[in-house]
Amino acid sequence: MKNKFIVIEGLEGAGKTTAHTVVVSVLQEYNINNIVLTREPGGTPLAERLRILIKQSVDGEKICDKAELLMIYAARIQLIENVIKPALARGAWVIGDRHDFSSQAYQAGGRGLDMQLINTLRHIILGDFSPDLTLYLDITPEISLHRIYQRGQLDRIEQESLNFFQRVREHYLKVSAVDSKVIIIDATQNLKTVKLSLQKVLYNWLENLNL
Ligand code: T5A
Repeated sequence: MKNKFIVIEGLEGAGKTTAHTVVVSVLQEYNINNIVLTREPGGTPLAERLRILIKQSVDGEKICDKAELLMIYAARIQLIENVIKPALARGAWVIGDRHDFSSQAYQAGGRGLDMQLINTLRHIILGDFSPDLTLYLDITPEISLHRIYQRGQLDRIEQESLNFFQRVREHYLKVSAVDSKVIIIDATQNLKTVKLSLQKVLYNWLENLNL
């Protein structure tokens, strides 16, 4: 299959929305117009309901870390089975705003859940399904918090401490360093420079695919 699943990852406010636009426009330059955009958690009616529960909780009830993890995986498998796999099967390219790498970073790194638990869950639920390319937009937690504070009201996860986001970032960087399918983009630069970096990486990657 020539069509691919590309994922954009990073802390809150890293610029994933902008990156989506850049990926779409680069693909279009290659005459790739059959593109499906997804986001996680979310992307199906059930997964979108779970997204609200994950981001906001219910009546202030504390969500324990393992319940959060399971809701995220429930949303993810709904999205994979009902949207991503069918899209790939009919030849579409899929661009995901977050995927499993987020669970490794937030639930293992941030929450401190056992990586073995997450690996087991991933293996059982997702099998060997994984993105062809992940673009990790790296920013510091300080920049992330600055950008999300400017946006206004914070959701349940955005209210976590600076230390939490430091652990998330450290985990992103640790895994990125050993996974050849993850490319790190310095997203602390201005938007124009980040855009150019993304384009460069994508042109290079697409050329190597020999489409
Ligand atoms: N989660 C998710 C988990 O814990 N585990 C999981 O497995 C998964 C899948 C999802 C939440 O769920 C958690 C992580 C999250 O907390 P979300 O809303 O989908 O929540 O994700 P967010 O990361 O919160 O989305 P954001 O909209 O905050 O981030 P973006 O899309 O990266 O940010 P963007 O592009 O909207 O930019 C934010 C602002 O910053 C500016 C933009 O203009 C915008 O105003 N900006 C820049 N400014 C200057 N220079 C740059 N280079 C800039 N880039 C962006």
